[in-house]
Amino acid sequence: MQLKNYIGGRWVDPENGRYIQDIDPGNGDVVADVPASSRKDAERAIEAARQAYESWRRVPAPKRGEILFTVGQMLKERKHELAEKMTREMGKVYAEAAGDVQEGIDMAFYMAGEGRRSFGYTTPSELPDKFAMATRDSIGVAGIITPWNFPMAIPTWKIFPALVCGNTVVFKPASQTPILAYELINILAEAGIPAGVVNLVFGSGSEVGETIIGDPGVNLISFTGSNQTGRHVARVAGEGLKRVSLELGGKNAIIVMDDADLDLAVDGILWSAFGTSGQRCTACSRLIVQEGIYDALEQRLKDRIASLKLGHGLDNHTDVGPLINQQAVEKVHSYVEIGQREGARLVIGGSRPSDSVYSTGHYYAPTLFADVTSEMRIATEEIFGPVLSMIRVKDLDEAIAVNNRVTYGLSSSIFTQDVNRVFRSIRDLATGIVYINAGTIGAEIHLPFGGTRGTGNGHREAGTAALDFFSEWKAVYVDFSGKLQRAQIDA
Ligand code: UN1
Repeated sequence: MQLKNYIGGRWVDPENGRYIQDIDPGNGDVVADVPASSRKDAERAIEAARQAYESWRRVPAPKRGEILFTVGQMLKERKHELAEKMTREMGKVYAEAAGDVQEGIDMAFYMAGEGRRSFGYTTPSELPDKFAMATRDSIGVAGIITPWNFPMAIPTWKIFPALVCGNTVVFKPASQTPILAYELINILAEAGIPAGVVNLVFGSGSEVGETIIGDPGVNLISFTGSNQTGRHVARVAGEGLKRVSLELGGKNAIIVMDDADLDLAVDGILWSAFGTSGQRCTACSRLIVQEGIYDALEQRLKDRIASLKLGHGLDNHTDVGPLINQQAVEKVHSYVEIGQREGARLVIGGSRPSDSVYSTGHYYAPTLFADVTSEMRIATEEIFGPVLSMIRVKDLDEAIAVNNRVTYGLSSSIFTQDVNRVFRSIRDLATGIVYINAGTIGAEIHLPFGGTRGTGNGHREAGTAALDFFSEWKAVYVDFSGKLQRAQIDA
């Protein structure tokens, strides 16, 4: 399958005629040839989005929402096929891929509804015979740059609110997940999005990404990816006074107190640490455990991890799929070596699986470290793989302090039966998302998604919070007194 860019309502080849291969990380199959577009393709896409903006912003928001409703119906009809394609291009197990598509469906219906809400407000004027209101306005061209780990959810969290708010879009997906990006844009086009309103450009960050963040024709940037790239995006886009939303990962922890339901905690930990092979921004990579249950929890986790089955995501016996590529396997393994050098105790895992059935894919054994201290690199840096570190604490105060010590602040969780501990945690865990008696993953699309400190720059995605990013406020004063009234001066 050879993919094309989508610019100004037409599927087009990259002007340089270059392509790269997209590989199934579970077995090494080539799944697509992807345009390695240049700066010129990105500039054409930005130009197309600029031209389409004036008419799109005047389409009544309920009509824009209706198109998204159709998109939601089409995604729903094609959920199974899309999930299967996702597993092939990035490895996550089928059930999780279907969940990823479901997030897109939910977001389509939610944002379709926003077409008829997008509420502003009225407020009294300080002067007589004068009316005051605040309305949401579109902004312009949105540059959307997305990672490979949620090939449907993340693009839809960004593109759908951008569109319902009346912006046009230039979309650069990760090179590892082009097929889902292609399918999504195809569906948007079929559902009736006018030419130029959504444009898709495949290519590298250094060519296409750089063009989008630097071009004066782009007004806002929504980026999900690494902390390091995010800082660069903020610098370049900041120079152009663009509005920028950054979602930059986490070092999320689950706290387990002595009074926790351990069976429930173990299920939540395994799902959060090894779901998507640990390749979620929200994945749990630290376990903060009160000393009284530390040994028991370690033993239970060891036994359960030993029974997790690695394999291709389309095999229904698989619990844990491959990592995205060889580079990721090497990065994960280098952290395992760092942990051992730092003096952490390797409980289980810590290597590539030796069985030859795994030799064509990028597999890594689910890994547990114990006796980790909160300063170690494995307890502070984002690994983005199936590596979990157990830290021992004496009480809730220490658990919260350890949780908040890292530079990231996306998601956190506590397992306890004590209502006082629950409310102290809600108040004091310094993350954008807090779970009680559930793991760190599984955010729902109608609540704000995002984190504090090094996780981003203060914006939130999803829910109505997304409208705050993709629209701007316009304050409107209507004076029907028939005379000049001076605010702050005429009493
Ligand atoms: C991400 O890892 O970037 O809460 C997004 C979750 C998913 C989204 C994760 N709904 O884990």
